[in-house]
Amino acid sequence: MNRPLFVTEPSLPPLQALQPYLEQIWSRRWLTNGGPLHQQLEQQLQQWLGVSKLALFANGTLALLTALQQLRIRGEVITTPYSFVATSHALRWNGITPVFVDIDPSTGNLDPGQIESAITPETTAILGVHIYGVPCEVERIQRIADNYNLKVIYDACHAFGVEDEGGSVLRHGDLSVLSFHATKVFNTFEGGAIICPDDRSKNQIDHLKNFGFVDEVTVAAVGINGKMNELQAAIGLLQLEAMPAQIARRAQIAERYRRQLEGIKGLNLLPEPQLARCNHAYMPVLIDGQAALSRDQLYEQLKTHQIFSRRYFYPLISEFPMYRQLPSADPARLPRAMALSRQVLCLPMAASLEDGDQDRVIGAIRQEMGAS
Ligand code: T4K
Repeated sequence: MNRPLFVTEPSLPPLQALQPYLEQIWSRRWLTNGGPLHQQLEQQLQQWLGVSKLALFANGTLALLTALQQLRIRGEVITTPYSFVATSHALRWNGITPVFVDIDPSTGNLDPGQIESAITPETTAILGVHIYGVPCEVERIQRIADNYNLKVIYDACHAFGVEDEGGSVLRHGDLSVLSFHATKVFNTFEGGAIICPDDRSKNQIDHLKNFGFVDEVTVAAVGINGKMNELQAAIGLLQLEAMPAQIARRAQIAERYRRQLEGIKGLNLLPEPQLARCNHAYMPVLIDGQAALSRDQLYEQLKTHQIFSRRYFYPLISEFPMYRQLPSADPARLPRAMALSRQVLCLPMAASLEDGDQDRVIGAIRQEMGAS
């Protein structure tokens, strides 16, 4: 029986490498609330990612919620329907109305050309998502934001370690948010971070993630409990050591998929991003009407081979019941996002995927699509 292959598989450090960290935690009895491992991980991530300041969080969703609080975003925010539902949920939890605009079909990212016509007097910010780790058109977005005095937040949950010609993609916008969930390129089981420009904003975010406490008797804001604990930080410190090798392995896998999936009728790939560093977080393929099987048929058939691909991101966020009444959620306004969500299938992609595993995925696709 073949081992099941999931859309992603978390990497783990060797178990024995954790022991010294556990001993430190146990002997200090300092378990959370900005402990020494937490501080160490913040320092190391800042350096590794090449960002000014980074505040760790218990998960990416809390980081998104807090980023919106930090910038005091209200009213309406222009965003993409083509993302994980947490992107819009973070707006809603802050009492903000998401305004969906269509995407650029070559990346899946929010199309800057759609933003201006969606701006109203209520608009306060743009929330872009670097989907699959491919950056949004950050300069165009910033120009629009500057013209209309809007904040820019990036949900960079897929974009760990991604670099454009100027450095980390996380430097763009007012704030960027990362996720370190088990399914991500860099994981701390659950975890996340806000990337911010300076000490002042980092201090404020640190207060916000700790109930608003500035000191024992001063509460400066209506904060939340968003803190990462010492165990998560220890996992992060170990994972970071393996990052260069893991991203390099992902690049090999992506390249092999691209080569070996070529020429299958009706199966298309998104263009390869031209970046200083990609992270190959996901391996989306698109199945169009010319293919031997529909996207959903292929998704089901792959399961019979013990291959569990995922339709990230289907349905669109704008199709979920709590959003579909919004005027901007009308599918007629989002034709490109609708089309992509009906075609996309994310194939297994993980640093731990062996050549033999990948051969199984490619072989099964070729067989099912009548291309073997
Ligand atoms: N913004 C964006 C753009 C995001 O993609 C996400 C999260 C967020 C915000 C929010 O960040 P966090 O609050 O999560 O830090 C998964 C993840 O739960 C979610 O973190 C992620 N995006 C999303 C794209 O994928 P599901 O519901 O698909 O997860 P699940 O449990 O079905 O896992 C997918 C596959 O991964 C499984 O079939 C097997 C494998 N897996 C999963 C887990 C949890 C493992 O092998 N081991 C594991 O421990 O949402």
